Amino acid sequence: MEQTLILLKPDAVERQLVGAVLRRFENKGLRIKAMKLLSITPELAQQHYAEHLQKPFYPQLKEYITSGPVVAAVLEGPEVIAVVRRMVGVTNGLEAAAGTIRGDYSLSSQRNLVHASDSPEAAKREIPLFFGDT
Ligand code: FUP
Repeated sequence: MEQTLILLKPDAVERQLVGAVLRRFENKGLRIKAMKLLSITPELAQQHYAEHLQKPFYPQLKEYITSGPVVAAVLEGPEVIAVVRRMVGVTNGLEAAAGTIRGDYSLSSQRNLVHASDSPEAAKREIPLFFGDT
């Protein structure tokens, strides 16, 4: 069974939307295999967002993702990576379709509530960053 990493980012925790977002994934039938609340250090931000380090928006992205606690979770289910990406919606909340998490709860391309692995390779790389090798 496939697994993916999700992060409920600082805005989701701050806005007390953790339950609302997790409920969507549970209602869909996906299983929570691991979950914890943590603060992302600058070092972990750099590892997690390695592909964005050189982007102009990285300094702001780092400020935001390290600005408060996040909930990290491993979700499991059939084709969970693609299923969760569809449920999350496109990056910019202004453009995300209604019915998606970002479409329903975000107006921003940065404060967009949820991270979800975008490929099997990404999931394989990201899950150990947050949950070791278990
Ligand atoms: P996504 O896969 O939809 O989470 O988006 P990306 O991996 O492309 O971007 C990761 C994060 O970088 C986004 F969630 C928010 C941030 N970002 C910006 O702040 N500005 C941008 O123009 C693009 C991304």
